[in-house]
Amino acid sequence: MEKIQEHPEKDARSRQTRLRYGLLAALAALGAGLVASLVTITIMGFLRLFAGIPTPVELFGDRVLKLLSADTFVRMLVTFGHDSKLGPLSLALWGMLALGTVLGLLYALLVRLRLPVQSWQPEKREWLTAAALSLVMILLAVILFWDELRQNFLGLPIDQARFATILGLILQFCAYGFILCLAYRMLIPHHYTEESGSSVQSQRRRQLLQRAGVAVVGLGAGVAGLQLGNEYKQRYTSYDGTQAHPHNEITSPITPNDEHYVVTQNPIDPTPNLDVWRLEVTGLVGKTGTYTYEQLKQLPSTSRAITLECIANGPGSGLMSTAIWHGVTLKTLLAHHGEAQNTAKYVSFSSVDGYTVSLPLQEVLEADALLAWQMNGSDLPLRHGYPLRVLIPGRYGEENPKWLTRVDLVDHFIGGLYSDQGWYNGQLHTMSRIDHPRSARKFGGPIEVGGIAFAGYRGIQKVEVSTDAGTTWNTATLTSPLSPDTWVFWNWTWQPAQAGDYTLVVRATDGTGEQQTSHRQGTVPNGATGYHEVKVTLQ
Ligand SMILES: Nc1nc2c(c(=O)[nH]1)N[C@H]1C(S)=C(S)[C@@H](COP(=O)(O)O)O[C@H]1N2
Ligand SMILES: [Mo]
Repeated sequence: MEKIQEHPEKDARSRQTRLRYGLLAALAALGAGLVASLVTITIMGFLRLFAGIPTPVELFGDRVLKLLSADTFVRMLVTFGHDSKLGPLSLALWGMLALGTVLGLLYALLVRLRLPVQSWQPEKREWLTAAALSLVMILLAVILFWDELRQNFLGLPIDQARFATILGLILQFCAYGFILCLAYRMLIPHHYTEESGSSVQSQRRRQLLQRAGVAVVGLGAGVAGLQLGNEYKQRYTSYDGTQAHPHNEITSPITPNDEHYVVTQNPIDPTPNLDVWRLEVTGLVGKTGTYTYEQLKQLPSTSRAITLECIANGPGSGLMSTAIWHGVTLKTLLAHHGEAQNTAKYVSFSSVDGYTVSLPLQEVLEADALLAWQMNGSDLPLRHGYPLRVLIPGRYGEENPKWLTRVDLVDHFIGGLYSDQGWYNGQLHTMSRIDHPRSARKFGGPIEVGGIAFAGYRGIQKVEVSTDAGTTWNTATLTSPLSPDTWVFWNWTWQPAQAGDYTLVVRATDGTGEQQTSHRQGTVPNGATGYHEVKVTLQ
C-alpha cells in the first residue's frame, strides 16, 4: 500500500490496487447513496403520514399530472388499471431511490478522496460538498414544485403549508447529505497504522463495526420504509370513483352520504385538523379576513339541495348524486368583506390538497354558489371535503372544490389540475337517464318508465321517451325538483302493444328550451354527450 504513494505509475501491481480501490470506492459510494436514500424516504413517509407534509414523490406527481393532456391522463389511468395512483407513485419512488443511490457516485467523484483514508471522520471539504449537494436538491425541489408546496393534509392554511413543506424538504435532503457524507467515509477502505495509538486489529474491528452500523441503519430504514408504505396503502383512497346506484331501479331524490358518489385526485385524502385549519378570504375584496371553523359557522347560513355530477359521468352511469348542503353563500360571505372590488373578475378557490379552481365571479354569484359545512344534516364527511367545500350549481363536479381553505378574488384565470389538462370548464351539458326498466319485464299491462334529468341551474323543461330507438317520442311527466339546482324526476306510462325487444331512449330539454344533444361523445375532455339507451325484453 505504501508503494502506491511512492511510485504510482510504474508498478503494475499498484495499478491493479488502484483499480481495486476505485471499485471499492464506487461500491461504497453506491452503498452510502442507497442508505442515505432509504433514510430520506423513511423521513418523507413519516412526515407525510404524521404531519400531513406531501412527499417529493407526490409533489413530482402533481407537477407532472398538470403537464399531461386529458387524453394522456386518462390513458395513464387505464394503463395502470386498479393501481392508477399507487402504480405511478411507486414507480416514481423507485426512481427516486435509484437516483439517490447513483448520486452517491457523483458525490464520490466530487470529493475524490485519496484511498485508503486515514480516518473515518469526514473533512470540512466533504461536509461542504455534501451540504452543497443537499442545497441544490432543496432549491431544485422548491423551484420545480413551487405551486405544489402549498398543500398540507392536516389542513394548514396555504402560507404555513408551503413553509412546512419547505422545512420538510430541508430536513429530508439535509439528512440525505449528512448520511451520504458519513456513510461514505465509513464504507471506503481505511489505512490502518500503529501510530494512532490503537492496534491495527482494533482499528479493523472499529471499521467493521462502522460498516455494520451503516448496514443496520440502511436495513432499519428499509424496514421502516416498508412499514410506512403499508400504512400509506391502508389509507389509500380506494373509494375513488365510487358510483351511486339506484336501488331496485329507483333513484332516491336525496342520496345518503355513504352512497354519494366520490371522486378525488388524492392517493390519500386530507384529514384537516380544526385547530390549524382556517378559511381565508383574500384578494380583491373590500377587506380580507380569516375564519376558524367556529367563526365560520356563525355566518348567516342556508340549506339547499344540489346535484353534483362528475365530468366523467357517461350516459347511464352513477357518477352523480344529490344532497342537501348547508352553509354560507359566496354572496353573503363577500358582503361580510365589503364586497368584491370592481377589478375582481374571477374567484379562485384553493384547497388543502393543493387543488385549485377558478371561475368567472359573475357567473358564480348568479349561480348562488354555496360554501357548505354540512351534508344532509351532518358535518361534511372527510371524503366529501371536511370541513368546508364549495358547490357551484351548473358546473361539473371538478369545479366544486372540497377541503376549501382560501377564497381569493382575482382579475385573471388561475389554472388547476383539470383545467391545465384541458378538461372542459363551462356549463355542464344537459343529461337524462332511464332508471327503470333496466331489466326484462313480463308482457301484459302498463309499464312505468322513469328516471332523472339534469341541466344544473338551467333546470329541465321537458323529458321525452322513445320505445322505438328514437323514431317516435312521448312526453314524460315531471316531478317538481327539491331545488332549482337538482336533478328532476320524470316518468311515463308505457302501454306496449306486443312482446319483443325494445330500445328505450330518453332526451331532455333544459329550462332555456334547448334540447339535449344526440351527438355521442366520450367523457374526455369535454364531458360525455348523447342519449341514454336501454334495451328491454318483454316476454
Ligand atoms: N380539493 C378537491 N376538490 C375536489 C376534487 C379533489 O380531488 N380535490 N375532486 C373534484 C371532482 S373531479 C369531483 S367529481 C367532485 C366530487 O365530489 P364528491 O366526491 O363529494 O362527490 O369533487 C371535486 N372537488
Ligand atoms: Mo369529477
